[in-house]
Amino acid sequence: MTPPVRRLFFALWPDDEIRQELARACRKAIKGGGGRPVATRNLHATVAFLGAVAEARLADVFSAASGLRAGPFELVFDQVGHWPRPQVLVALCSEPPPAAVGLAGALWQRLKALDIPPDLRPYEPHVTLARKVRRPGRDLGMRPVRWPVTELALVESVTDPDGARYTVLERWPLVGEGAPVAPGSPPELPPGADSSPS
Ligand code: 2AM
Repeated sequence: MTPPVRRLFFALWPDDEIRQELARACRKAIKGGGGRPVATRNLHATVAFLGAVAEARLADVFSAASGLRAGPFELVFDQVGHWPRPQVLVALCSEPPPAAVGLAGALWQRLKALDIPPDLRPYEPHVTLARKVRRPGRDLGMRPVRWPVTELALVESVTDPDGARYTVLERWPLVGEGAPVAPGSPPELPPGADSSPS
């Protein structure tokens, strides 16, 4: 019998207020791009996508996050971008804080030790706003949204007939002492691998 698996990812999970602000600030760009808008309640910033993880390994995934020492940081989303290959419209930070990139690097270091295959693309903080966007609209402007990030979440994704349903399984406060974690070295790319999300 196949062992039970859970589809998991680590994410920064905004509160309702930030979610509403993001949806409002990007409304024109989302409308102009057509496609399938992500429901406001589902807006988040993925840090590390794990995919299907055997239930028996859940405790290891939890301890990977528990052992992190990372400090809080602020994300300022101020640009809407279009990534043509995955056909998504995303909110981006023109100046991603090194602490956010460092958090993803440090997390992947620990996940790699669990043999979870890393994402080979460099981490770029983003919030997916709409999917199946072939061509963006003309207006990609957005009012900046400041998001003080104080915790990391482990989230389970379940696909329902109405779309993805996300459940936060656990949250870890980002309260590392002193300097936030330094950016980790990106995982080595195999020859010929494309590191760009677009
Ligand atoms: P993104 O939209 O933030 O880029 C839950 O499915 C989340 O995991 C999605 O919001 C998506 O992140 C990310 N995700 C889904 N499938 C993925 C894949 N194959 N590789 C990397 N990230 C993925």
